[in-house]
Amino acid sequence: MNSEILRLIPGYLSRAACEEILASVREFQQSHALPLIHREVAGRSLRYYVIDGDVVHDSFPSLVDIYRDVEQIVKGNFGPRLAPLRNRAASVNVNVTPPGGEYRWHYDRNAVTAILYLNTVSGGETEMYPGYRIHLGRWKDTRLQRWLDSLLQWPPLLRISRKRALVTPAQGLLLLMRGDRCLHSVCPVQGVEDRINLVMTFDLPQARFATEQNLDPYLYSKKPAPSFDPNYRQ
Ligand SMILES: O=C(O)CCC(=O)C(=O)O
Ligand SMILES: [Fe+2]
Repeated sequence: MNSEILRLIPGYLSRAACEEILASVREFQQSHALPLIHREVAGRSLRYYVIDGDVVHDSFPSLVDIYRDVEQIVKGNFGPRLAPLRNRAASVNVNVTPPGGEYRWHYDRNAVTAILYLNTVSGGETEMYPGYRIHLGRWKDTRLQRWLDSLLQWPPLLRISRKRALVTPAQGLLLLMRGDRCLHSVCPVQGVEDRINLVMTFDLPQARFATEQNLDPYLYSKKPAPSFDPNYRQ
């Protein structure tokens, strides 16, 4: 993998193509009530609806085509060995964040994440600190990593950091980032419209994720949250 951290590609998808996907998502919602995932977290909570990757693969073939196309861009920018996550549920998601909804601060489990914004809304910025993490490599699943991450999320440290970046959702914009290196979250969505985007994940084929057993139900179901942060091993 090379040293690229963050890349923005405005107008990656045309307005017409975005509108077509938005219509298909809304149609899907008419016949399938998506669960509201609401996890109260200090600072910024998780509050969104999600279509997980199993459903995307079964019901949204055009999104799987986009995932394949974005894979080529990811390979070109971040490293040729990167591939879609083998965990199908986590590989590609549609996030539907209603007005007042938001997404907690976190690092992604995987190396590279692509976010395609399907509509322009007010609020709902992806707030991020690119390259902020002190990443322990093969010790990423240890308590020391969890301790370092929580230390760096101390608000006074974030306030003095010069790395803060705010990406405003704009229809067709593609954001590519090292999701495991960029601390990120989604600001509260304003206005009356849902913020809808496609989240696509990539890593090396041999990558294994010790957290997925607890993280997947936390992100994709209404099952009770564990007593510990599911982004880390217990
Ligand atoms: O919707 C966004 O801007 C970010 C979503 C995200 O961080 C995630 O799904 O892991
Ligand atoms: Fe993320």
